[in-house]
Amino acid sequence: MVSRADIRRRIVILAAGDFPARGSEPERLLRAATRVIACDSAAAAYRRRFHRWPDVIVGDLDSFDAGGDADAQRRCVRVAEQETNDLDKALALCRADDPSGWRDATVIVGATGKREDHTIGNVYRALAAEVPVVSEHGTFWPVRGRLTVRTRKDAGISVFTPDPETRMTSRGLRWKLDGVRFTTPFCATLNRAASETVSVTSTRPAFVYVARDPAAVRAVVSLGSNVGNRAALLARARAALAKLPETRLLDASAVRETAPVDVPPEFAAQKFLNQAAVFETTLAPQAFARAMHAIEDRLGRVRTVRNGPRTIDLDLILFGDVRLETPELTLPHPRAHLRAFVREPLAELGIDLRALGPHAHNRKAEGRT
Ligand code: PH2
Ligand code: MG
Ligand code: MG
Repeated sequence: MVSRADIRRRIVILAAGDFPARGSEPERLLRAATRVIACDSAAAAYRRRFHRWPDVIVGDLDSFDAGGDADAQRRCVRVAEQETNDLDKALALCRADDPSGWRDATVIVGATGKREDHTIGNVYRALAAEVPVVSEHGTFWPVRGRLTVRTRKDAGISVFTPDPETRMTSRGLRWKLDGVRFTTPFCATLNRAASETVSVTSTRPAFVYVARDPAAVRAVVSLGSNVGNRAALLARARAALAKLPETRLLDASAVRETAPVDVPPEFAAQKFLNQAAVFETTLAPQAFARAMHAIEDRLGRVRTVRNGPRTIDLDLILFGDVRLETPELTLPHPRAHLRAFVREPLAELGIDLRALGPHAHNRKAEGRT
């Protein structure tokens, strides 16, 4: 078994700890979810933020009152027994919905913060269920057999296992786990990444906590191709971006075929494949953009007429909240919000360009296309 640290997780369990802050990664996951399962009182917090009810509201429902709201009532799954908590009930629901695929599709947010006993309880429940927990500060990745995560050198890493019989091996950690006896649940905390890739194997359920770099920002890239093996070109570009120094892939939208927009008439029959991807990086925006263009060149991009056919087009749409207007680069991308082939994949990733406000877009500046 292998834990996937790089796949799309679209079923989001919202526990009743701290509600994800605006602009945070757990909040983006909530926006990108195809199904949100809220634990009890978290349903009301979700509605306050997003002005809609989560898909499912689960728990003993002692802290949630749908009142006369029929829409809310319809979403409630009340499980009265008190042997399990609301997070257990949400996990059980996900398992019942899709017994074989649920683990790789599910992530927990809002599991930490507020009462510390609930935080510790939630984390250990998630560990037992082998489902990741994402907070503003980092991610708990379950190790199911083997886990490989891309992070950054010196990233703060803690490894947890409640079971003294657990045996682990590691690569890319400053203090190796090979041969360690886990005599206490906290004896493998406060480690650090010695390289950009960390790999851990474990004989029993364990969590690898990877702290987020507070200096890292999210870079949002739109990918397009209308020449050659378009799907393979998108995949190669995505992989090349994910391997940039100080950079890792957080999420990618589905690939979709789109009709060409605003291209010379002789190329009107060449449909595009488009996709969006989100990366976390500590590179400067100019360095990231230069690296993107080097990948375009490497993948055979030939610049001929404006909006002519291209093996690969990589456009930097957002870079954290950086606003920039130089001849080479304008951020946010000045035309992204006008194009459905950019907007729709971004919406799938929980990124709404309208949320940037009216001053986000400056149509004067152009930069590279
Ligand atoms: N890119 C363009 C022009 N037109 N049309 C679609 N459907 N997809 C694109 O990626 C695209 C386009 C210029 O970069
Ligand atoms: Mg471009
Ligand atoms: Mg483009």
